[in-house]
Amino acid sequence: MLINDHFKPRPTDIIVATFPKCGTTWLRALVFSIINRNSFDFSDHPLHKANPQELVLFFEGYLHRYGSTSFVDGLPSPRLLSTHLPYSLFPTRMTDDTSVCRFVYICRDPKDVFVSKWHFANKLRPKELPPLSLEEAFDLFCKGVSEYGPFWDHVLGYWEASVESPKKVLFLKYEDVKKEPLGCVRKLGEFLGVPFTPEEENNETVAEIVKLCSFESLSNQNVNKSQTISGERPIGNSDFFRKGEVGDWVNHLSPEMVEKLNQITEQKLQGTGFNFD
Ligand code: PAP
Repeated sequence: MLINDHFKPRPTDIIVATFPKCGTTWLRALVFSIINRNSFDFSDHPLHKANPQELVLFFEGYLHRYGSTSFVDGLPSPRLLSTHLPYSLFPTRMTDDTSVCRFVYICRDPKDVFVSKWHFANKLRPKELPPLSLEEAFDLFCKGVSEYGPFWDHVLGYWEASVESPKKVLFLKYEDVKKEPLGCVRKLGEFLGVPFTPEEENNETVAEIVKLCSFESLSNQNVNKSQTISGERPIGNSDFFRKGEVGDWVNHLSPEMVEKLNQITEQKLQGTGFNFD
């Protein structure tokens, strides 16, 4: 409601959008380092000293914290903001063709999303509550019960927007970024209006960005090993780095669970032109 009533988008705004556990931390780091690549040396980079969420601020988190848009209004351009909100919740002045702010979205195989989310939920769980069982969490995920609505609707909202307005919404898959990180970084640069020059290609800037933002690099920074973010429920920076792999679901889900999630996914995506393959 605050965004709807008060937020004034700027043409330079970049919104990193995700359903939780789809690669928010990674995409924040990539977007920050692509946009600011001429401001910092890769050997002494802000990502060595700060978690990506300190560099790409959590949009609705800051609105909630201040109860107004004033903090976000005061940020210098270009504003890099991160959101978990579904595309349909943004006002048309941010999503229609006359608006020039951009969204970058990353999705991930729902089986890996669910496993990652379940681990994270148990880490955040207030100690007075019993652990959330895999079975209970699975049931909720399949029913679409989560902070930001059903996973599939979230993905499809951004997918459809990216098909309708490819200059406004870039849609990426976690698995593709893992497989082809250099290509994805180039694609991000193009989309964000800061394509890599031949000189940058020669001096390996793209490869430096991929390396800096990799799971191995980020998870091994001291800042991401220990520090805790204050808040109602303290979250450690290290909680955002678990395995960072494709397909870890094989170690957690029963064949019945896999079949059920695959079935829901197939049903939800039917006729949309999108799939997770
Ligand atoms: P959020 O949406 O709550 O901010 P997000 O960063 O999307 O969290 O999710 C964390 C997941 O991304 C973890 O996945 P896993 O549980 O399957 O391991 C985390 O390991 C993974 N992740 C974090 N940083 C990276 C990275 N640089 N490269 C690849 N995966 C990463």
